[in-house]
Amino acid sequence: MRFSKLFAPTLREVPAEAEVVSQQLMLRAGFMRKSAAGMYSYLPLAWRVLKKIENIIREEMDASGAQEILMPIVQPAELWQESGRWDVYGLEMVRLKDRHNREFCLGPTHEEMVTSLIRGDVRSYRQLPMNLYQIQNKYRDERRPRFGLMRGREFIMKDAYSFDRDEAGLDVSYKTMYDAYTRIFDRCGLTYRPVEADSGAIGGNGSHEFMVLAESGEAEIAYCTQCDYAADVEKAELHEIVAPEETALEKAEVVTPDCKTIVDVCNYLNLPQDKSVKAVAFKSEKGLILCFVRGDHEVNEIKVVNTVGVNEVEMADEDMLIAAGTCGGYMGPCGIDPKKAIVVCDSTVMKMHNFCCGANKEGYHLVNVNPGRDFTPTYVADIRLIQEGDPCPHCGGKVAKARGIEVGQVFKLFTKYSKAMHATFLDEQGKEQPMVMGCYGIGVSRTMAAAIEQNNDKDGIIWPVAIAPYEVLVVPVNNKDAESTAKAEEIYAALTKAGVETVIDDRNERPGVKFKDADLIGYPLRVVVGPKTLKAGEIEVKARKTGEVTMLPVAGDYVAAIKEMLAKL
Ligand code: 9G3
Repeated sequence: MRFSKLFAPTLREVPAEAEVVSQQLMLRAGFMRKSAAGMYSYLPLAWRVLKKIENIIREEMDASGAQEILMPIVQPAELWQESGRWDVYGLEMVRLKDRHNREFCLGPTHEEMVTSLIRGDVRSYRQLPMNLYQIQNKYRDERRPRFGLMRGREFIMKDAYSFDRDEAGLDVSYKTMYDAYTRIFDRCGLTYRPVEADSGAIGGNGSHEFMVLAESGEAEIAYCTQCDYAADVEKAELHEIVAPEETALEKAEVVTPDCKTIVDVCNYLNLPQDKSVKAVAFKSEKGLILCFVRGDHEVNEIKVVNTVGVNEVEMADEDMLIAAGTCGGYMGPCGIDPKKAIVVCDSTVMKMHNFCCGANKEGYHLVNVNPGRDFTPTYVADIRLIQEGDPCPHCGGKVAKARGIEVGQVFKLFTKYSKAMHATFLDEQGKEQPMVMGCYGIGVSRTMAAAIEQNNDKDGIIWPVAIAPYEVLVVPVNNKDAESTAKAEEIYAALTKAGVETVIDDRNERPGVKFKDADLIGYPLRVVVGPKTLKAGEIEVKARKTGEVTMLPVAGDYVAAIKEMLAKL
């Protein structure tokens, strides 16, 4: 490819709205242009990267026995009404009407569509297991699209759906997809971790997210520094901590003037934080929820949502606390009227003795409170948020935290959709059974952005060679020097003929400009051809990732040498 012909409009300055490095670099390096919030056009360089990622996905999906299909983007509302999800999703679902005024949505995902597709034609156990996948644009009208392709409103997803006779079969399909994902992300040259994930609203339990580790990642993961345990922080389960036995002392009310936080109270009462209990109050569709955890722990909102069985929670306001007979800064589990508030205690709190907590009265706290004797909560559950240094739930090792970009997720759906939509098959006994399903997504465009987040430096992108838009850039440094320019053209032709994806920067620009653009776009190898090195019969090959420079004899088989260097990157 000749750079003078390549549509890759590079920018000198960083676009103002670009918040993360992948967005900045893709705009500056001429990989993409924004068409609307969260919607981008992929220019030739980006499209070549996406094609490589997709082909790695296709090879591994096909090798796993999955079959590629393509379903419509526009989905009839009836399918979502059958599954009961038409009214679950709000503005995030892009809805439209056709000329006959019939309702549709732009596909945010395809569980309903694929279940309706197969229920007509899969009737016998002999046809199972089956895994169908597609690679296609998805639409989700994010309230705040941001970070470029990392949280777009229109994005490319590979979504696969498995159908089995029973849960044992699903376990096999799930593991097959999990293993295929590890091969896909390994081949893309990414550093990632599969983490246990909260399967959230789509029902079914058992799911993993594949996280590319990067500081700009929106997801937070907790992982063990000793074993391979890793979990989305929202999901990380924690064992209860049993405090050492103590005889229960007499509960007493103490005046605690201007002690608004648990730290103030512990300082004032000269108590360690692990002998205190603090509260977090939420409001929900089921009313006020008072959550109690040990003073040095944090509440995990997702666990509260799952424990109480509400759709979502948000912070309660003071007047709700007053109405329930308590007040901010002085909340405690004792004496709360269960009709006025749901009391949720972390399981560790229930194993504490003689602790201090709010007295539900302005300016007062209680000391020597004991669970059972002094209060009985509505719920007792693990509602703790995993923290740095916590013992690993699997091996007791130290837990650390990292940020990650979710590039893939695998879910067990069981019969959630097949029951709702009557996708059944006849088993060996001729009995009608619902198919047992799984679904498996990869954010293709997000994977490209994640690769940049993980592989960049001050000069630009450093592409992993397997997904680089081109493998080699040939740079003639002085187009006034006929001999070296001719030699550069010869090298470009020889590499291209040998199947090496090559660009020649044939612009009438100073070498510095060419080198800057080369580093910005991030070709894995750069071959510099100039009169000086040619006089010594050499060409210079520089690796973008390591900066390593190799001088090759121009009279030698430089094509084979360059191919060998690419294979080692
Ligand atoms: C919607 C809208 C947004 C959504 C969904 C539905 C996320 C929705 C979850 C999934 C689960 C898996 C197959 C590929 C892998 C992920 N956001 N999800 O179902 F209507 Cl507006 O998409 N689907």
